[in-house]
Formats: sequence, C-alpha cells, structure tokens
Amino acid sequence: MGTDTLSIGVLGYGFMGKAHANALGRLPLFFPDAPDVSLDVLCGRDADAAREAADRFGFADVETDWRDAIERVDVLYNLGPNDVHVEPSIRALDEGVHVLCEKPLAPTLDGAKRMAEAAARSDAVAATAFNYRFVPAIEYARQLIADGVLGEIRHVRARYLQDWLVDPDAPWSWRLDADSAGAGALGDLGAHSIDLAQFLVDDVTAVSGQCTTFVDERPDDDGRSRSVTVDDAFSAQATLACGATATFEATRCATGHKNTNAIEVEGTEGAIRFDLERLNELDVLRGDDRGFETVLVTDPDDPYIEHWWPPGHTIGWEHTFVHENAAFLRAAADGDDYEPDFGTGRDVQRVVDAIQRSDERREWVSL
Ligand code: SOE
Repeated sequence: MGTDTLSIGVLGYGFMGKAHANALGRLPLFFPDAPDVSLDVLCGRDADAAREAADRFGFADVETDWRDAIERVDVLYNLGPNDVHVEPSIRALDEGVHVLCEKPLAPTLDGAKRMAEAAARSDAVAATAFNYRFVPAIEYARQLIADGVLGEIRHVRARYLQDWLVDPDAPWSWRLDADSAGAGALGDLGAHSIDLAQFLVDDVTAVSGQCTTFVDERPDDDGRSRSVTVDDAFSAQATLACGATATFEATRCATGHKNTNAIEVEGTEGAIRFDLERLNELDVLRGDDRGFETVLVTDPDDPYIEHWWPPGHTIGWEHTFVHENAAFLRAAADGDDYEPDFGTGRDVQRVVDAIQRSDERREWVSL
C-alpha cells in the first residue's frame, strides 16, 4: 500500500489469530508510538468461517487464497499450521511484504532454511514469533546476564510442560501430524525453551536427545482413529558455546501442568529462575548465600512496563504479544532490523532437527 498506515493481512485465525488480533487492538491505547495499522484481510480456506472470524477480530475483508491476500497488504501475519508457514512467507518476502510468522518457523530444517534465505534477499522484515522474549522478567533476566551479574554461566535448565494430551482420547489435530507440524512437543514447546536459552545465554553447540510418543492413535473430530506421528514429549542435554551445559524438557503429558514454561540459569556469581505461571516475577540470587530474592518486575523502569499500569498492577500472557507486535511493526515501518528474525527461527530449527537426529541415532549430534 505504501502509506503511513500499515495494511495488515492475517493467515489463520485460531488461538494465535486471537492473541495477535488482541495485541493489535491494544496498540493505539498503550503503545501510541507504534505505527498505525489497518486490519484489512483475514485469510482462511473456509470463507464462512473466515468471515465469522474477521467480524470477531475486526478485519474488513476475507480472502480464501493466501496469494490474493499477500497482493493486498504491507504486512502478513502467518499464524496457520506449521506446514503453511513456508510458501506464503517466502512469497510475501519476495513481494516486499513484511512477515511475522509463528513458531516453529517450519516443519523441517529445509523449510526454515528456505525461509531464512528469502528473508536475506528481501528488504522486508521477517520476524519469528518467539513471544516469551517479550516477558518483562525475561528481558530483565537477559540484562542481568549480559551485565555479568551472574558471572560465568554454568547451567541452563529449561522445561515447558503441558497436560492436554494426558487423556488418550484427547482429539487428534494437525499438531499431532509430522507432515503438518514437523515435531510435537519438541517443535511446539521446546522451540520456545531453546530460543530462550539461546537468547539469554548462548548458542547450542551439541545435543543428546530423546523423543517419546505415548499414544500412537487418537480419534479425530469425526471419531475416526488417526495416527500420531510426532513426539508427545522430549528431553535433551546440550552444550552451549560459552561452555555452559543445558537441559531441555517439553511434554504435553505432564499431568497437572497447564503451561509451565520455566527456565533457570546459574553462573559463578549468581542465578535466576523464572516460571511463566508467575510471569511478573523473577527470582534472583546475587552472589551472596542468603538465597533468592523475588523481584516483582512491574516498576516503570522495568522493560515494557512504562506502557502499562502503576507498580504492582501486574500484566499477563497476552501482553507479551502486544510488546512483540509493537517492536515488529516499528521495525517494519522504519525499515529497521528486528530480532528474533527468520535467521534466529532457523537456528532454533537446527537445534530441533539435531535433537530429532540424536533421538533416531541414539548419539550426540553437533551443530
Ligand atoms: C500449545 O498448546 C501452545 O499454544 C503453543 O503452540 C504456544 O506456542 C505456547 O505459547 C502455548 O501453548
């Protein structure tokens, strides 16, 4: 479109569609310096369902073919299943359309590499949606680690635990299909943990991992039995470039855990620990032996907080998407670099791929 207002198109309108539509709606009030947006096109294969979602999310029009949607917008939010991340994102970038793509970047490393190559040859911004980087307490932890408050990092311990597949009759969905999703808990949840470890500390250099599927078949919405071809759970040990060791675990079968996204980092001088279920807080140990202090990361000078409420008036999960959208749209409008970009998404995919190979070969894999 090429005006000051960015025209937005969204591909997919499930859970993530709602999270990003909510974020876009909050921007004018809380991030007035973010670019103006016009919610123009919502794209989905089923025209009636897309129309219903467009009305709910506040989009003006619908398209059923993503190629037509791309023609009409400045920015594409690619929020569909993982197997529709690759071609539409590449086409959009080749047309000069900015892209924010949900994680994991692609079902396969090859797809992620092709997307990163398209981003490298395009002037448009290509963002991978690792929203947990935009939790104030995580950004606060990153600053502490970067400032050396924790000393030399020795350990990273990250786990992402959910329980929605404990029930063997929980319904089959695209998330359980290798062709659509690429990986299961490893790609969907582990990708967040791997990104946080690399964001907070350093790159993963080698992994030894194992993946497990507990339930091989599940009923689909029509009651037919469908094969589960991805992992229900994975764990891995890893080395990082700085010499630290890391462990990762993600599962959809951790009874009682709804959304435990936790990370702990220990260094020679101190430590931090974080759990999304208490997302306003960061536990910090600063080198003495008096134990962890719990810092409430809601002061005006804490990351992102000046945009919200007075100290102690906590924020929630959905705010991470508002922060992410503000940063992405600013980069798109100003032609600036953005992190995490498609190169970062590809690098996380490399680790996911290495863990899958390690599981198959039952041996360590170097990156
Ligand atoms: C899966 O249940 C899921 O929605 C992931 O796809 C998201 O990335 C995570 O933030 C919450 O859980």
